[in-house]
Parts: sequence; structure tokens; C-alpha cells
Amino acid sequence: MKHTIFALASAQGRAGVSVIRTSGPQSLTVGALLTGRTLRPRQATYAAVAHGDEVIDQAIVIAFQGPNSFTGEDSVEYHVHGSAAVLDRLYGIFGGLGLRLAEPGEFSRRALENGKLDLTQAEAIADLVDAESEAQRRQALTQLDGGLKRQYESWRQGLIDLLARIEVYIDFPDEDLPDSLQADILTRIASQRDELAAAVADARRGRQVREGYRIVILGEPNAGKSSLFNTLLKAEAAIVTPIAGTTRDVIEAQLRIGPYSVLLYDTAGLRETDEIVEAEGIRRARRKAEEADLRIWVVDGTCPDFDLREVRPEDMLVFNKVDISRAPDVSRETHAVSLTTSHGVDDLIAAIEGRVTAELSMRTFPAATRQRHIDRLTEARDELEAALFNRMRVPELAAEHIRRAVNAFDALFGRYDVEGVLDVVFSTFCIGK
Ligand SMILES: Nc1nc2c(ncn2[C@@H]2O[C@H](COP(=O)(O)OP(=O)(O)O)[C@@H](O)[C@H]2O)c(=O)[nH]1
Ligand SMILES: [Mg+2]
Repeated sequence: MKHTIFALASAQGRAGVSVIRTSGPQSLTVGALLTGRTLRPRQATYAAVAHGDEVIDQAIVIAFQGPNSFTGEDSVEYHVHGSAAVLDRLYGIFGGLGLRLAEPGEFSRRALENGKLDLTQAEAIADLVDAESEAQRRQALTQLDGGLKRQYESWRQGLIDLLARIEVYIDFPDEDLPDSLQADILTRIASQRDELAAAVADARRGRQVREGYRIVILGEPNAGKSSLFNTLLKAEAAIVTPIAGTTRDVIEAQLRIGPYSVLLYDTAGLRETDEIVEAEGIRRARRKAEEADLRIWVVDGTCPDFDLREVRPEDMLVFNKVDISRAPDVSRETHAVSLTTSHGVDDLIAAIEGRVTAELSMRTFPAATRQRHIDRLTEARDELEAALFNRMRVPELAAEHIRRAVNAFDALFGRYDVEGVLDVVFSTFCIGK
């Protein structure tokens, strides 16, 4: 028989109320034993929670009878006073009655096994619990609602439909094959491939919302990178000195732009150096630059011979120190500022905010948000590409590629390679989820 598990469902630490949840076959009998009452499903009961003669707390207790519960199993919630002493005692009693503490993600995993959730929704729960910005919350909620699942399901169905058409094609005696059938199948494969390709391209945006949009500040030593970092954060987070090479490691901070979460990185100035710590810092700066969603280059306006070769067209360019220099004449959009007098700073901030908002503003939710999804969608897209390759000259081969694309979707839902996928997904959950 399955173990009955328990865990704190609310946050750790002292609180007015804490919620402890049990799930599994013993839940209802243990609930009845501790409250001395028959618990009616989905009704809040105010009761003394006691074991033998020992009263532990006054609590609100709610029973859920499977399958009408989050996990699909019998489940009981105890809303007790949130003190360490109450929780400790209750945990001890549960343990004594043969219940065990849940593993990370075990509640959601049981919900998945009992068909209450699919894997994309279980991931959405983790995201919703972790959401800090408005956009993260909305994205997770759409996914929890099954938006992503419906989209994937319809793609998968489209592939199954294609497979059926190819089977018909294969079974047709050669002489009776209508020419249009082959053309029709090829058009359909191509259109599915295009949709998946668009989804993969769009997944970047989902990732940017979920993990935070990455802005990396780059430039030569002493240009004012750390000053810009501090200005954007409205805090003295990074050390600013006139000594070139002050910032030697990548410094990360989080900020909010409208509904979006942004990760801002200050980096070591890029220059030739023999100093090994600084050289490592520069290596890290370059690595960060490659992962950036937006790169902001800061140039010291007082140094006339700056090198713009590394600046890409999509990067932002900031000329700093206009208080003691003139804004230089270059043939691309620049933001002339003085980070000491704040000249031009408001316009710069507005430009950065405009850029982030334009890139992230949602045409439609949902977009795939996790690398796991992006990998599988890419795989399905590539299989369709391969299916198109021989133009149905060997239809069996095309069918095989499409079958593999279907497998990629099954893996997304956790229907295939189940254990492997589940271990990866649930290992990032915390206990009680
Ligand atoms: N005059 C002037 N000095 C600045 C300005 N911005 C930064 N600085 C100075 O330039 C030096 C280097 O700044 P810092 O932010 O540490 O540059 P980083 O090496 O690129 O991080 C410091 O002494 C700053 O006070 C500015 O707009 N005008
Ligand atoms: Mg610095």
C-alpha cells in the first residue's frame, strides 16, 4: 500500500497559521483519530487536535476524499497555529502513526500519477510558487490552466493525423495513388514544422519572463559601468573607484521593470591584462555577454579612441561623462549621459525600459518556458524537417520521423521516459509542493 505522507504546505517559520497537509490512505482515519470527529469532506471543522490525552492545538481541519483532492488521494489539511513547537509535536505524532515526511515535489507527483495534473501543469505550480513578478505569475497561471497542454496536445494530434495519412499513402496500390495526396501530406508536414519553429523562437521570450531578462553592462575599465549598475539599481551595490580594474567579478542584481523581472550584471572592464584575477573576471564578463538578452556598452567620453568593433547592431551604446567631454559623433544611436550629474539618465532608463517591455510584452501566452520544453520542441521540429527531406519518396521513413516527433511530445507530458523526466522535474520542487 502507498505511504501516507505529510508536509508543511505553507511557508517555514513562525506564522499566525500554518497549514500541514497529509495525503494517502491513512489520511482520513488519522484525521478522525486526532480530532475525535468524523470529518465531512470539504467542510471546515474547528476542533481540538489531540493524541490520547494530549491536546496539541486548536485547529481548523479540512478533509478531502479522493479523487476530489489536489493529489487525487484522501487528504487532510490541518490549519494550526504556526509555531515550531506545534509543528514539531504534530510531526512526531504523524511519524508515530506510520506517516512519513513527503519528499520534495511528492504531492504534485502523486497528483500527476493520479491524472489530476499533467507535467506542464506540475511545472506551472512550481513556477507559480516561485513567481515574483506579475508577468511570471500570469505566465505560470496560464500554463497551470492547461494552456500549454492544449497547445501541445493539438500539435501532437496534428502529427497523429499526419501519420494516419501517410499510412493510407503507404497502403495504396501504386497505380491508384492520387498525385494530390503526396502534395497534401508534404504541405501539412511543412506547416507543422513552421509552427514548431515559431514556438521554438518564441520560447526565448517565455524563458526571459520565467527566469528574468538578462541585461549585461560591458565596456572598458573606468568607463562608468559600475556607476550605471548602481544608477539602475538606485543603490550603491557595486564599488566605484577611479582605479581601472576595480570590478573583477560579475556582479548580479535583480530589479523589476513594470511587470517583468530583470537580472542586471556588472562586469570587469574589457582590456588586455596579465593580472590573473582580472583576466578571469574578463573571461567571465565575455561569457555573460554571450548569455545576455540585452548588452549595454558604456564608453568613456573622455577617451577619444574607443573601440566599437565588438558592439553589435542590437546592443545599446552609452556615452558617459558628457559633463567633462563632448558627446562624440558616431553613426549609430547612442545615449549621451553623465552618471555623476545624472544628465540624460532619465532618457536612458526610459530607453532600457522601452526595450525590455517591447521584447517581453505578450502577444499571446503561453510560450514554452523551460529548457526541457525548448529541447523537445526543437527535436520535434527537426524530425519534421527530416521527414520533409526525401519528399515522401520513402514514405516509411517519413512516418518514422513523425513517430519520433510524437514521442517528443509524449516526453513533454511525462508519458514517455516517465521516471527520468519526473526525477528531473520534481527534484527542483520544495517539500510540501
Ligand atoms: N566626470 C565623471 N566621472 C564619472 C562619470 N561616471 C563615472 N565617473 C567616474 O569614473 C570612474 C570609474 O567609474 P566606474 O563606475 O567605477 O567605472 P567602471 O570601471 O566602468 O565600473 C569613477 O571614478 C567614477 O566616479 C561621469 O559621468 N562623469
Ligand atoms: Mg566597475
